[in-house]
Amino acid sequence: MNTMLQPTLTVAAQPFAFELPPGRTALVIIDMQRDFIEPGGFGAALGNDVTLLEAAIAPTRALLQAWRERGWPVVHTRESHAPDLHDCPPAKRDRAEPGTQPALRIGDPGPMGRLLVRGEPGNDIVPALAPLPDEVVIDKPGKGAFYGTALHEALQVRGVTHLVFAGVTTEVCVQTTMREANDRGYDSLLVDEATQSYFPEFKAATLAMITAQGGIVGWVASLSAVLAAVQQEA
Ligand code: C5J
Repeated sequence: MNTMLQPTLTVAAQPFAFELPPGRTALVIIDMQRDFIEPGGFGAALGNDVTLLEAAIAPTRALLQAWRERGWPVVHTRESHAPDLHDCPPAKRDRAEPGTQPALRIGDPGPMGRLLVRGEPGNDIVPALAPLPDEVVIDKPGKGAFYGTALHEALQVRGVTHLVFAGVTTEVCVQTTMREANDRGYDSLLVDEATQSYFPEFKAATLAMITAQGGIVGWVASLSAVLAAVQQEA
């Protein structure tokens, strides 16, 4: 099938309709890892209530199923560092209020292995969203998925021009990656129910920031709006 000739699908979105080109729109799932979502991981070590993030799993799975059924490109990211932490600058690892120490830092051993270290059980994507062998998996040392990775090249070789985002956390790795994508020329849409934050007020603020000023970063749509548009594919 020549996806270049297919008409775009129109998604009802904020701040206005998003035109989604079938086959050239990648689903990008940011950091749906045990380290952020399950007790005993990096998110919990920072003192967060990780149960807030579980709500993103089922909506993300619905998107994943829709993309897989159509053979459209899927990208999973993992925030992760090499075992020797050479890709984890002290500015990232040692962040704490003066005179205090976080309970656990990146690289320290926790109940699911060393925190945010590649190959450790906690660094895996949650089983419900486990990548298939033909899907792109990007290990990223930063908050943004383009920094220090081959994501842009992986999208370019697949002819991707548009991105639909899911994942955690909304205001950190999701928003950073959407801003990086905008600078690289991708049109990006974030799916409301498929993203979560440890801070509901930060999620709300991020959705507002993305869509303000005529979509200065991109678009936001509901899961039902995205699925309704995708199901109209010829
Ligand atoms: C954080 C992320 N919150 N994936 N990482 O440190 O958003």
